[in-house]
Amino acid sequence: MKHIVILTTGGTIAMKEDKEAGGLVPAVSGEDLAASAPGIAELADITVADVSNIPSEFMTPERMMAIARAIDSRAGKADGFVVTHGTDTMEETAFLLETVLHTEKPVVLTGAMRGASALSADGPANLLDAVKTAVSPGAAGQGVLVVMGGRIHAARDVEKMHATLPEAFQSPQWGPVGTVYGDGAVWGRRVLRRPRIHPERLIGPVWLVKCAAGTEADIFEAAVASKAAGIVVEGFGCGNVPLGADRGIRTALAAGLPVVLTSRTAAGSVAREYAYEGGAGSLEDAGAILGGSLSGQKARLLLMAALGAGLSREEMRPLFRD
Ligand code: DAS
Repeated sequence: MKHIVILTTGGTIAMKEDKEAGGLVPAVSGEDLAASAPGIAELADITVADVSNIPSEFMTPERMMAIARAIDSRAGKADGFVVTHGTDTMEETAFLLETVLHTEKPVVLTGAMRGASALSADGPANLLDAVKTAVSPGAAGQGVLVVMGGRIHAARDVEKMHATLPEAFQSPQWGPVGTVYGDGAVWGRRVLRRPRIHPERLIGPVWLVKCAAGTEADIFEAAVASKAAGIVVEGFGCGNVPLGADRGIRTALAAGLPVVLTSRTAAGSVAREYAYEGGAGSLEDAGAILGGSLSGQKARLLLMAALGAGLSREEMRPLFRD
């Protein structure tokens, strides 16, 4: 049997209802979590390692790097990994791991939208599905994956699209890469992998600015004044921004900050569609990096990793392209 290491980091999957506290609180150990999913022991030889027990709204890029180190340091003695994680930032941790990990062994993140004591807790089934995916021969070369609700998603594409429902995780750009049912994983497509980079550390802070109608230059000027390491902008549509924001982005570029332009739409890519100020084309010509179909939160982590790896603006451009 394959040896799968389950790294537990926290989240609703490891929480139970506390009537006195009036809600869910961390309450389930890694061992109990593994024991909660009958049939895991028949699938793989399991080792459990508790990394943390935090709600993932408390996850940080530095803690994500610690998870990456915990995986790489164990890779020589494991055939694959399952990481149990809160759902709020799961997509970010999955993408950061996909960006920086050394090991090419399967890494599958999973969690739960309902607590362990809920009438229809989804954690045990998600954990079982994640182990089935990690031991699947088809997982080889697919990079870091997220398994939730019977769907297998690529780290670059997956997003939490609903606040509470078990089917919250979707991949709006290209769809899931497979499904888990019956005995194991069924693969629908291969993931288009990007080169990984291996920074010793991440460099930040990188500000994430979401544009809305009328966004002005002031927030970009504040980022420059605060000596931010870079800015990721979520523009409209294929990367269009208000004229005030355009001015602010050019101020940041002139001050030497790397600026990545993404879109606030859930799917589709930034493109040089419009030939006027405020369009992605003129901003790219001014030095901005086009962020492809990456979400703002993932582009922020990629920029922090690229800066940490010492990449120049030109060297990092291809990492953001679709
Ligand atoms: N408690 C939130 C988190 O840890 C939600 C969850 O886990 O589902 O992300």
